[in-house]
This record gives sequence, structure tokens and C-alpha cells, in this order.
Amino acid sequence: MEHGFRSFPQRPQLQMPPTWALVAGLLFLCGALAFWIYIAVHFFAPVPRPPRRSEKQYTTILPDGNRSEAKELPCWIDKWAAEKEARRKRAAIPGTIERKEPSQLHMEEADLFMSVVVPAYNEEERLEGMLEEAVSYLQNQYGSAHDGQKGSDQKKGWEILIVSDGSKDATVEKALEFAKEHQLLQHSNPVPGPWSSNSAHSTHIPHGCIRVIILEENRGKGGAVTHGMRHVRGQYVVFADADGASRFEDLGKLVEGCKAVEDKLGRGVAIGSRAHLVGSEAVVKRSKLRNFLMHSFHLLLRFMTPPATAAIKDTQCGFKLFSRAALPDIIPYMHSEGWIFDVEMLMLAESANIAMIEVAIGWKEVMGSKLNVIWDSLGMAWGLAILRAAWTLGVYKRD
Ligand SMILES: Nc1nc2c(ncn2[C@@H]2O[C@H](COP(=O)(O)OP(=O)(O)OP(=O)(O)O)[C@@H](O)[C@H]2O)c(=O)[nH]1
Ligand SMILES: [Mg+2]
Repeated sequence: MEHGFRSFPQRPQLQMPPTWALVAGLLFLCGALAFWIYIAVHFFAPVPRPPRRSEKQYTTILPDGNRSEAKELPCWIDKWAAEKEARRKRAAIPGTIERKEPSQLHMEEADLFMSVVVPAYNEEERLEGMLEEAVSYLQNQYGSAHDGQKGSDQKKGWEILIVSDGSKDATVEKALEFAKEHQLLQHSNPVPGPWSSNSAHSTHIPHGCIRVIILEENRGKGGAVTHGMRHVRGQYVVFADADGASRFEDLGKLVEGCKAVEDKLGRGVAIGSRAHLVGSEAVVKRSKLRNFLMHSFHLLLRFMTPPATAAIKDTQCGFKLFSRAALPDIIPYMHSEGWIFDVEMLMLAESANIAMIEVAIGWKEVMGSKLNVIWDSLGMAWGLAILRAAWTLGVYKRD
């Protein structure tokens, strides 16, 4: 028997690659990952569909009480974009010195004081109550546009743009019926709506104040609001949910708040807020799951949005006011079609250094919400991640 050590054939020594090769490999992997993330964000980031021909028109009620033909909507954004393009072309001609001017200079002047944009998706049940509250406040506060003068500081008048977001029910008919029943020339005594608290005092409105825009296909709340805001004529523009959950009378507080923070260019945003109601009956009554998801979403927002937006306590309230001068810095750059669009609006305002103020408003729970708590919350978290990534990686940019 043989004693001693057996000699094994020697294994080849594993050689560590040099440090520079490791670093290069790591950099390559990071680059590849970043490239694929960029491609994925490009792929998933929503691109809003351009408005169709019929969506740039509106219907209203004529002085004789009949429904009008489809009429062309005024569109500040088309003129603004055309002028911007013309400037770009002029600047591209060698030897031309194009003075850079702020975007506000392209903005068409307001025709009236207040524009209200109401996104409405299958709202035949809830719309009337909201309109009743809105017109009574608007007519009381701002009266008729003819009382004011173009160019003067004291503008009068109001309009409501109801954007039916591909509704399949009688939303459009209900809106026009409401306009007809409240029209000044139609009835010497206004017809009271079922929602008026005092049935003898339903409001008379001047004709043409309520305009109905019909989106051929459903886009989502963000798409509907953005579309409406492209066609407003007001000095101030508020969007308000069709369910009438926000107390419309608090619009005055939003205007005051906005005026208080407006910059030299007149740009400002006032955000209706229900943050003071957390802990109140209205919020506590909501399901535990819904409140849990709401808190989780707020936490996510805090980490994923820039500081001024992250500081807003109630980003999702469907009652936000913009001064006209703020619109060109926000509306042309909107992408989100769904529920997350509020956050994009605020992020755009922040990136353009527009001051924002949160204003406490009254609010009530209204039956018939179409929000699917679980799916829409997941959709919002996903939408927020894509939105943040798209702006950070330059997939979305201001040009
Ligand atoms: N669900 C839904 N609403 C839309 C859509 N497009 C516009 N909207 C409008 O968005 C507004 C808000 O809808 P609600 O169902 O009240 O949802 P919410 O106010 O966010 O949620 P709640 O607090 O539960 O009422 C309403 O005016 C809807 O008509 C859409 O595609 N889906
Ligand atoms: Mg609602």
C-alpha cells in the first residue's frame, strides 16, 4: 500500500480581471439598464390623442330655446402654438435675432371673468345638481359678459364648458335641457330645478353661457379637463367635478387665494383642499380600504414629486383654479389622460415657477362615484411612476 500524498494535476488559477475592466463592465451594465428603462418609459408614457374635428365644436341653446348647430370653439392654444412655431421658424433663418419672450405674450385676451370646465362621464344623474349650484353662484357673482369691457381690469361674465367624455347616457341632453330651462329669454319665471333649495329662486341665465363639448371616445378625466381648458375664454379657469361634491360657493375663496399669490405675469394656481376634513365624519365614513389607499398614495406622492407639489396635502380635489396667464405653461405640456393628471398639472406649474396655494373648501360625499378604489389606485400609482420617470428622463419635455 502506498503511503504519502497523491499529487493531483494542478487546477488553473482563476485570474481576477483588472479593476478597470470591472468598472467598465459595471458601467456598461448600468448604461444598458438605463437604456432599457428609457425605452420602456417611452413605450408606456401616455401620448394624448389629438382632438378630432367634431371635438373642436360645441353646442348650446339659442335665444329662441332651440339647440344650436355645432359651432366652432375658440381655441387660444392653437393661436399660441402657431405663433410659437412662426417664431421658431424666424429664429432658424441665419442672421435673424429673435428676441425670446415669455410664453404669456402669445396668450389671447380673456373675454369674460370665469370659465368653469366640467368633465362629465355618464353624469345624467348628478350633473343637474352641480349645475344648479354653479349657475346660481356664477350669475350672482359675475353676471353677464356684456356688462364688462374687453381690455378692462374688471371683467364680467362666465361660461360653463361641459365636456362629455364619450358618455353613453343622456349627459348631453340633460345639460342642454338644463340650459334651456334656465335661459333668461325662455321663461319670464325661471323653472326651478329639483335641487334648488328654495324652489322659487332658481337662477335665470343669459343664453350661450353653457356650452357642451362632446368627445367622440372616452379619454378619462384628465383628457376631458385638458381638452376643455384649451377652449376657455375666462380670466380665471376652474375645473369642477360633475358630482357637485365641492361647495361651489367656495370658488370666491379660490379666486382670492389665487390673486394673493399671482406673480408679475399674473400666473397663479389655487387648489381646493379637503385636507382639513381628514378625521371628519365625511372622510371617516369612507371605507377603511379607501382611506388606507389614500394615505399610501400621499406617501408615494411625497417621495416621487418635486417639493412644492409634494407639499400639497390634497392633490386630487376636483376643484382647482388657474389664472389665464398660467395656462400656456401648463396645458400645452399635459400628457396624463386619467386620474393622475392633477399631479402633472401641479408639477408643470412648479417647474414653471408658478405659485400655488391650497385653499380649504367645503365638500360633501355624493353617491354614484365611478372610481374603482383598487384598480384606480393601482392605476394612479403606476401613472405617477411613469409620469415622474418620463419628466426626469426627458421623455416628456417643454420645447
Ligand atoms: N370615472 C370617470 N370619471 C370621469 C371620466 N371622465 C371624466 N370623468 C369625470 O370626473 C369627475 C370625478 O368623478 P367621480 O366619479 O366623482 O370621482 P372622484 O370625485 O375622483 O371620486 P369620489 O371622491 O369617489 O367622488 C366626474 O365629473 C366625472 O364625470 C372617466 O373616464 N371616468
Ligand atoms: Mg366625486
